[in-house]
Amino acid sequence: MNIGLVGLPKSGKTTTFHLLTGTKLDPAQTYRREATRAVATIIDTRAQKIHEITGSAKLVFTTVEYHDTPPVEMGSAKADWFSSQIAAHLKLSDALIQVVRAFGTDEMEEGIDVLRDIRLVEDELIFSDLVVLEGRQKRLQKTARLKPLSDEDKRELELLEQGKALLEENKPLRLLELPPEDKKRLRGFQFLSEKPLLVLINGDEGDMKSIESSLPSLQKELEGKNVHILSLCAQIEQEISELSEDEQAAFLADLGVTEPALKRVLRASFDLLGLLSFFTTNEKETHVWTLRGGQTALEAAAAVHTDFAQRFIRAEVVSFEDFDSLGGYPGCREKGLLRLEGKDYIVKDGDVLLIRHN
Ligand SMILES: Nc1nc2c(ncn2[C@@H]2O[C@H](COP(=O)(O)OP(=O)(O)O)[C@@H](O)[C@H]2O)c(=O)[nH]1
Ligand SMILES: [Mg+2]
Repeated sequence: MNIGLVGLPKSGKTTTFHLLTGTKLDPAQTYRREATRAVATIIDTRAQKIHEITGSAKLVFTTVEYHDTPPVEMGSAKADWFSSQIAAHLKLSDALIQVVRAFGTDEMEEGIDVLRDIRLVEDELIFSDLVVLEGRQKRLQKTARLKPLSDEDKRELELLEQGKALLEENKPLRLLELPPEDKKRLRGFQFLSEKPLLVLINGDEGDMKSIESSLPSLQKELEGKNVHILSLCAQIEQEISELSEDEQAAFLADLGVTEPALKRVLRASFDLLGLLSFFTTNEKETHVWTLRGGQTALEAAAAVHTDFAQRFIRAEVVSFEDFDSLGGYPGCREKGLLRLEGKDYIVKDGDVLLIRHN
């Protein structure tokens, strides 16, 4: 999974990036033009339990790669914060996180206006998509003047028209309700306003209560599926994350944070993308794998090893809860809780899978 951070200058993207990836500020990075990338491991406590129960030698978690958008160059106008270079790196993301500034005082020239800033960023994403979309539309129209379009091209042109109408109303492509085969037709364009979006309202400790109470109305403003809003104190949480574990717990409790931003952001990202985790475990290794909701046992097998999918016989499935409470495979077998499932079985979050192949 690949997530790009986007937002206005000084909204707290880099601070959030360090918080999410556990990396530290490298002064040299400030001057880099390309996106900074870092991989964060998703600690899954269920996998830790399975690993203990099985006594496997190794524990492998899944990871998320975050990209931080580079800062605007010295001397460029504030309005120029978005560039084709930034669009190009955001295109590679499966989802976007938009960081919005809710800290600072009215002394800052433009004051705090969360909704305004969300719209400013969205406008850039929409404009970038419009350029890509119109480019393709023109090419198809040119072809149409020379020879009849194939049915496939005709359908694409219709879809581009629909998308364009939406973008011209200043609305994101996320709002297009399309059947899967049409979604597939547009996938190659990697439209930015179509990507699942997590909005992080970044504020100071003292303002959290009022920020939180504003979230429901903000969520309403950002109509449509695949948008989710959370609030966080990036700066303080980032500072706390550098302390020892005991100190961290105490400081977070002081802040009234029941769950660190890191975990909340990850869960929201998983939900947005409709992802789930399943586990495999043996004496060598306990491994966490990621699938999209609705994927099958055969796709799970392919995630583990392409060979497993080709030579798939069946999967033996037990839920994490049963695996945990019965102390592993022997207990589950004894109680008859190990279900035999075929290749079409829809994998559920928390399934422990044993893939049988020949
Ligand atoms: N008071 C306060 N300052 C913050 C917060 N988050 C970031 N900052 C500060 O705001 C400035 C810009 O943050 P940075 O993460 O570099 O923003 P970016 O330009 O979006 O990458 C830095 O001086 C941060 O220390 C916050 O939650 N509260
Ligand atoms: Mg930055």
